[in-house]
Amino acid sequence: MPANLTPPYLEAEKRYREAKTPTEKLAALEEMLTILPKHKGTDKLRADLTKRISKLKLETKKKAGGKKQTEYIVEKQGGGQIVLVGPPNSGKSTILFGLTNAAAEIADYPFTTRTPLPGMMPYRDIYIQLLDLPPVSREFVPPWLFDAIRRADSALLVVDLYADPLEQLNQTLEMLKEHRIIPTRQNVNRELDRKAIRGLIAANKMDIPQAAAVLDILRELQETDLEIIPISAMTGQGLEALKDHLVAGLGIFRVYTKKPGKKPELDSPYIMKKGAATILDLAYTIHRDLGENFKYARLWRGNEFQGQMFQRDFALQDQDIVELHT
Ligand SMILES: Nc1nc2c(ncn2[C@@H]2O[C@H](COP(=O)(O)OP(=O)(O)OP(=O)(O)O)[C@@H](O)[C@H]2O)c(=O)[nH]1
Ligand SMILES: [Mg+2]
Repeated sequence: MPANLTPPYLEAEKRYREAKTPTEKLAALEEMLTILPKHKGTDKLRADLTKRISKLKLETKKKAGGKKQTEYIVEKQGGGQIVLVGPPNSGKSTILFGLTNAAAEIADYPFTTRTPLPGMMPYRDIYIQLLDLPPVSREFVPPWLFDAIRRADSALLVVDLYADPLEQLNQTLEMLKEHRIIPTRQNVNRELDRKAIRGLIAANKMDIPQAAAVLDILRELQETDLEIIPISAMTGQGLEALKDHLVAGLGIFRVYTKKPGKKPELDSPYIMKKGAATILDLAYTIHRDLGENFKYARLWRGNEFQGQMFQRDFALQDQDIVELHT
């Protein structure tokens, strides 16, 4: 056994051994990988864990009747998955209802939402997936909740200006931290930093009296560097700005393709991620064969390029039009 395995690691390992369902096993393994100390002595174990995780993921996917174990895992769709995280009654479901087509259950009592509910948020010509979740609370959290948060691309932390938003924010961050999830303002390389998740704060219920004053206090006293966007999910105030910030946080952009001699397909962009945004990345995104047999591309970009030839390593930008040749 490699040296220096910490007590939390050993606990997670115990949970893995005792786990009854693949979902529980997967959760335990992912946690083990997250908290495994990083040094040469753990390299082999790290590789082993990574292998076991991908195998288990494959198995749970394959099982046709596996719905029960994976019903709390919502498959990502569109340009990214953003989870709604916050205390009971803060307005998470109302935000989902305001930004997407999903029919979320909204009520003035706590713990209304019990299962993950996805909705697609239209933004320009793409869709982003929002995922409404049960509340983060000291009273009760379902066992899969933090896993669902960890899986997402980014987290919207919702606080309620009608309650004590500073206390709410601190408690949410504290509970996330206990589960080794740290929302950060900057884009993060999650391969290198498995705890980090891109985060943004929505201060909800700006329509109530005194909300602006409470918002000022929150801004002054909160200790993160996360951005705070004031909104009212009820009246719609601030929701457009919230969308812009959410999408910017995903670090994605759009690329259009065209076939030789044809018009570009402007109604169905491919979504690319900054940092993995070369012409070859695009080819692989479309189809593996295209990636493997890629020869060159022609590219259109505003007034700058009108069909010039480019090689595989050329970095694409938002709204580029690309014609791939194999
Ligand atoms: N005044 C006001 N009330 C709001 C706003 N957003 C939500 N509410 C109300 O707050 C209550 C809780 O809203 P939900 O959307 O169910 O809250 P939630 O965070 O999903 O709650 P849980 O599912 O229990 O975690 C409801 O009565 C909403 O009508 C808002 O912007 N302004
Ligand atoms: Mg809810």
